[in-house]
Amino acid sequence: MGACMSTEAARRKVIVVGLEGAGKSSLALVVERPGAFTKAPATIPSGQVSVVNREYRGLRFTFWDLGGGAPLRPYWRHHFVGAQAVVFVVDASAPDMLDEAREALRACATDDQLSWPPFCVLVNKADAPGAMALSDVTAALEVDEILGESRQWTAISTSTATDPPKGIQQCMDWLVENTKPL
Ligand SMILES: Nc1nc2c(ncn2[C@@H]2O[C@H](COP(=O)(O)OP(=O)(O)OP(=O)(O)O)[C@@H](O)[C@H]2O)c(=O)[nH]1
Ligand SMILES: [Mg+2]
Repeated sequence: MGACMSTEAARRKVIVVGLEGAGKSSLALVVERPGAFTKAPATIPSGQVSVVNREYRGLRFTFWDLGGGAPLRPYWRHHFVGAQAVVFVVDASAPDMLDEAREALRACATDDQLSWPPFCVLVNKADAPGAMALSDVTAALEVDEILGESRQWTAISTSTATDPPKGIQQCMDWLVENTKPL
């Protein structure tokens, strides 16, 4: 495993996008330091980008946590080059933001640089009062239509506010199994 870790073939660049407040930075913290949090970590709205690393099942993941505020979204694409997967985080407890989230998802999926990478849609804040069901969120996001049949994708119900966190290991396992070296 040590030898594997040191090779280029073990590296995975994962772009983490989604609207402001969806839970991207919380996810990044929980992924970086598993077991360190018993509820969603306190965060502040992100600036353009922060990067966290995590070694998992023989792979070396780099998660690019991109700030989701509207003025920041035009800059997302400057970080897309070399991405091997996209994690798109959506807040299941914010139904009034779903239309905007759908258009942000569409913009990513139709970007030339992201024409092939697999997408993992995290329907986050599953713990929150009034959180919508996974299937209702994916229907509202039109995930089937936007990500289509030719690309690998999945949708996972997640929460970083439960102990242990919900769906995060499933996300990591999916990334191991559905990403490949460039
Ligand atoms: N209940 C609940 N709250 C969460 C969860 N994940 C994140 N939060 C909270 O939601 C707020 C926003 O989380 P962030 O991780 O900063 O969101 P973000 O997507 O990075 O937001 P930007 O950096 O502005 O794009 C914080 O108060 C988190 O503690 C979750 O799974 N459940
Ligand atoms: Mg953030």
